[in-house]
Formats: sequence, structure tokens, C-alpha cells
Amino acid sequence: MTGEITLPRLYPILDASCFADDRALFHFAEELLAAGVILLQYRNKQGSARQMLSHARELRRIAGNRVRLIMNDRADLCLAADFDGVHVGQDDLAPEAVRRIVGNRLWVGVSTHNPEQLREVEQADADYVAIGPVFVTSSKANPDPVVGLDGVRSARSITRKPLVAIGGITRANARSVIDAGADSVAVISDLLRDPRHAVEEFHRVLG
Ligand code: 3NM
Repeated sequence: MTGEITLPRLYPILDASCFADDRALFHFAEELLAAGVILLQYRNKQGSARQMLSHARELRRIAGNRVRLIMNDRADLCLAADFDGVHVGQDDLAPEAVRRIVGNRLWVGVSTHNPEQLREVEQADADYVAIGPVFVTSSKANPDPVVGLDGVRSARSITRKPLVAIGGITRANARSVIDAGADSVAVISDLLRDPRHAVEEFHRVLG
């Protein structure tokens, strides 16, 4: 993206593995959107490329063009589904490689887990950086060590890029994460039960 992006405080992640079937997945998305979510990431570590593209195209249709949709890991599927950005981890394509694929108009976000990775991404062509896991999480296989609120404060001191905090973030601790310097909180599990109500509560505590 040319120029700095602005992240909303809440960055929900729709993880396909959390849903029994497509109907439940799309219903969840509809509930998030009805509650006012404007940025949403689609994550699917187990599905085929074909399933991912099919989910992603339907999400684009449901969301319309007012919601920013971010594809986890896959620049090719981001383009194919007309998404607005790609989020990559440390084992995915590097930000510069993603940028060559998606161009300057779309967002590129990168996950980091320690100061060294943060310093590297700070120099890279990424629009935002994520730090995590902030707290214990059961939504990710083999998570890196928990960084805590001190890890968020340290990340804030290293990067000038918009900062997303992720991992174990709930309505109960989200405010402390923002107060530690994050611009936005990315959440999977604390949205799953009654998403509409959960989003409203996140919005309330995050102000
Ligand atoms: N990435 P929940 S932690 C997808 O540390 C993901 O980069 C992490 O899910 C990282 O909100 C995480 O349920 C899981 O803890 C976030």
C-alpha cells in the first residue's frame, strides 16, 4: 500500500477449522458483519486451495466492498477472490515477494514473535506487523512462546508500523493490550460464541 494504513481496533479472524460446515462458517461471517466488523481475515490451514477459493469468493460476496478482507498465507488466492490484502507468517513468502504478486494497492501484513523478527519486518515492505502470541492460545498449532504485555510494549518501541496483537486476546484483556501499545487486536476464539454480542462488547471495551 502506498502510505500508512489505519487499522480498526478489532481484527477478527475467521478460522475455517472452527466450523462444522460451510453454512456455519458463512453464518458466523454474517453475524460479524452485522455487528459492524470492517476488517476480517480468512484463515484455513487444512483446506485445499480449491476450498479456500470457494470460501473466499463467498465471503467477498457476503461482505460487499465496504469490508476489507485479508487472506492468510496465500497471495494467489487473495487475487483470485478479489480480497484486499494478504497476511503472511515467518514460513510463508517474504513480504517483498508477496508485494510483487499483489502490487501496491493491497495490504500486506506479517506475523512476528520476537524483537529480531520485528526489526526485520520494520525494514520490509509490509503495511502492518503482528506480534504474538500475547497470551496462551489454543487456536494455533505449535505457537511460539507467549510474549505478554511486555512483548507488546517492546514491539511498540521497535516498530512504527501499525501494530496488531494476537494470541489469547479476549474481551477481558483486550483493553490492556491496546494500552500496551497495540493499534488493533486480532481474535479467533473469543468471537466464536455469540459473535454479534462479542463484537459489540469488544467495541465497547476498545472504545
Ligand atoms: N497467530 P485466539 S496466535 C493465528 O502468535 C494466531 O502469531 C498467532 O487465536 C501468533 O484469538 C494465533 O483464539 C491464534 O487465541 C489466535
